[in-house]
Amino acid sequence: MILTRRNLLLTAGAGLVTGCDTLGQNPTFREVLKLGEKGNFAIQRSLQQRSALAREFDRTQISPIFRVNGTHVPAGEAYAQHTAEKFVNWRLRVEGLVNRPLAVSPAQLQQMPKRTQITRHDCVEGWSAIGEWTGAPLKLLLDAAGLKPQARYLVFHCADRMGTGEMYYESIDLIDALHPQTILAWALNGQALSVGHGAPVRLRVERQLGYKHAKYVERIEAVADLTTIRGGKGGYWEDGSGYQWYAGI
Ligand SMILES: Nc1nc2c(c(=O)[nH]1)N[C@H]1C(S)=C(S)[C@@H](COP(=O)(O)O)O[C@H]1N2
Ligand SMILES: [Mo]
Repeated sequence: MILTRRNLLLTAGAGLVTGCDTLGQNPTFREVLKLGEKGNFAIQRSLQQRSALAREFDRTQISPIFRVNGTHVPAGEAYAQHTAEKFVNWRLRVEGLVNRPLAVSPAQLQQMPKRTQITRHDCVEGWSAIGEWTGAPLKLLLDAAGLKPQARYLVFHCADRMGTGEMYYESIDLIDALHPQTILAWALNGQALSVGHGAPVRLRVERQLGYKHAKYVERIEAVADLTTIRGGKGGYWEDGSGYQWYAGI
């Protein structure tokens, strides 16, 4: 047989194809291939969904009434004093696994670049409301504080005590924390945030259900692990009432 270049290529090609077929017929290898395909697809899809924007609405769609839910006014002297002082001495602390802990006043927060978004809030108790929220992107605060590489979650410690005597708290992961619609809101519908809605500052994490949107935020703690925080499930309702930690929609 005379080996022409064409023959060589054909033979080599056939060998390669045969090689693939043999591997492809090996059940273990096929399972691995399938898994890889499905796994990548699932990861890609979930990343796309997590980073997707929540729907934003028009001014005309803003709800005439935005319900107050959960705490209406945090009890106690300290919060009453802050309201009387118009929150000038309130500090939003950013600490835990950060390089530069921060203590930001409401005035400083309002001087930061702001984002305004008209979104729908969905409460698991069965009501929704569309409102226009304005606040500082959480990412800017985190950039200023500098997250340490071990940081995985942010815990929001609130100033209100619940019926059980425990303070409200919530947590999110870094994907939600860095999402462009995740803001520390200080205004609703163009008005300074009311006490009912979480004055002077509350979290808006728009791809999540209502209970994740912590009101009266005093301290943001960057942590590596949620199991060592409070009841270990990442939030007041998660710890005590079996609510899902991931409330993404
Ligand atoms: N600190 C604090 N944050 C909170 C709550 C609360 O009771 N305390 N309630 C949660 C629930 S269940 C909902 S639906 C929303 C209600 O926000 P709103 O009062 O602005 O409507 O806040 C969430 N964040
Ligand atoms: Mo809620």
